[in-house]
Amino acid sequence: MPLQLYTYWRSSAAFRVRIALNFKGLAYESVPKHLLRDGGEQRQADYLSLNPQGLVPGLEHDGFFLAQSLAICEYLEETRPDPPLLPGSAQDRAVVRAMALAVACDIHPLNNLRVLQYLRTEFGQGEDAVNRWVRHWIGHGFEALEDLVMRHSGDGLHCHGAAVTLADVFVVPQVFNARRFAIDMAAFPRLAAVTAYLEGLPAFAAARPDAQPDAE
Ligand SMILES: N[C@@H](CCC(=O)N[C@@H](CS)C(=O)NCC(=O)O)C(=O)O
Repeated sequence: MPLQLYTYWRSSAAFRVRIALNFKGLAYESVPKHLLRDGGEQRQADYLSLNPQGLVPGLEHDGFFLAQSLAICEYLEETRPDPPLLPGSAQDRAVVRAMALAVACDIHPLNNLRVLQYLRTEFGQGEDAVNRWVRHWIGHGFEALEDLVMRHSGDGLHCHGAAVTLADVFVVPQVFNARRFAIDMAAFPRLAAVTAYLEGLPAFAAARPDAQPDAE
């Protein structure tokens, strides 16, 4: 299936989808949208006509466009079930989704570009305050995730069980973001260990921001 991914190298939400595509062995074409250039290419009319939210990632499949990284990953899971990113039982799937959603709904949105820009422009906050904000909300979310990994990892190498799941697909890009904001991962040893292992897997390594064609 011809797939086009609207992406930005440093976008952690796009990073999630790149991992899922790679993991499932799906070839795709990258369509970079520079989030800062010219006020943000994601906010320009041509892209808004596809995604009125003005966010990456977006995935186009045979003329069908879809947004939201979790919806995209679930679409890939349903259309290309092997190898799976969700476990076999309903309870395990719910746990994995809850871990992915802890990142997608509760950690990442508070630290997204437009939110940080709003803190600077509308609330007059400088870089120190903005960085404190980011570190606070990532740290708060990671404390819970660290506990969840302790409860649900089967081998200390995956967030849940002993195989790659959507929880891993969402956690690794969030740890990348945390490092960008100089969060000390020593405070979260289980998350650090899981990430160190997963980053070595080909699907994750090829999805890394610095491996993308639009990387700066
Ligand atoms: N919930 C969305 C979040 C998408 C999102 O926030 N993407 C960021 C990049 S990581 C973005 O496009 N930001 C542009 C902006 O804030 O203007 C998803 O999971 O796809």
